[in-house]
Amino acid sequence: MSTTRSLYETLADFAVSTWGNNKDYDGLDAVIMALAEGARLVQSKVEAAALAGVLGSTGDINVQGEVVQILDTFASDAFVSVLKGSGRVAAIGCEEIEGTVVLGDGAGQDYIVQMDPLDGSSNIDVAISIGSIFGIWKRDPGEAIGDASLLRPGREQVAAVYTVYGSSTMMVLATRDGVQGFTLNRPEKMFQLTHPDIRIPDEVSCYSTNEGNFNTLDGATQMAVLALRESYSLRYVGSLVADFHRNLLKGGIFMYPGNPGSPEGKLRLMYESNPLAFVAEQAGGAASSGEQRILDIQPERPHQRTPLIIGNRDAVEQTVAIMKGG
Ligand code: AHM
Ligand code: MG
Repeated sequence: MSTTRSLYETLADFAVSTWGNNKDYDGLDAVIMALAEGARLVQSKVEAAALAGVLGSTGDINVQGEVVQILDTFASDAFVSVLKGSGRVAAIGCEEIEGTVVLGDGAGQDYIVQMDPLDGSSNIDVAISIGSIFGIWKRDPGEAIGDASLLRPGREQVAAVYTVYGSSTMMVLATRDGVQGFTLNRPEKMFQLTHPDIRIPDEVSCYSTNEGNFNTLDGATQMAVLALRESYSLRYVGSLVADFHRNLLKGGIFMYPGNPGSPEGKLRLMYESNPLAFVAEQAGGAASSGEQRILDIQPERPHQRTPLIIGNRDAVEQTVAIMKGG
């Protein structure tokens, strides 16, 4: 870390020093700090999950038709609570909640947050890295908050954040000023800037995809996977946030394509693909649905899915070209 950067020791200092006088980011520091506080709460719950008896499912099925884990609900409640407490958020869209969480459109409630509060649910019970993902949009001046407030294209995000609860806990923050990585210093209860100005390396080291789905893919997508197989090592955690994080730091490409039986694939546009696409682009990478730039998709439904090909720009472009029959 350079001497200059070491001045920005905590996330709070970083936010204030970066956006302190910039009206476009007014209040964003409070939103980011709320997410940091929520991440701390979720990390400690995840770490002690088996001891606290909070592993396993609630017995409910969420709006996606998926089994809800106890920790999914804890994380969702925790992040809604801290975002509400920030006083800066007007509305939240959440993987675990069918409708819009309207917090209000009072003075200062300028932000709209879309979140996957606990990504990688299938890995919760087996001590494998999981995380949280957030896209942050600014409310239009005077906009009345409702369901339509959530349907904004990803390119309009002002910031995106993800956390990884792994061998260390990290929070990665992207704004239009670049991408910064913070590591949780647990004893001090703060996130410290440890990965300033993240750029995805030019060299691709690995590809990440669910190879078990190979036989379900159309011919052109199979060709794209075969090309990746020939060039790179396979690394697949099965937690999007962990696979993306590794590829961001080491160089790589992740893909979760659609298939003829499920053309939209699995991942959700608003709180999985859009925030990570924003991070990828800010770090010099790219993200595509196979047909268009992820950030240009006009959303139609809050929980809609999209195929996702994300990572190094060249690798994404080559993969998409093959998928298109090139
Ligand atoms: P979740 O948000 O319910 O955890 O589901 C999304 C997860 C991603 O983290 C991961 O990339 C994907 O599902 C893995 O799916 P699969 O098991 O089909 O490979
Ligand atoms: Mg998820």
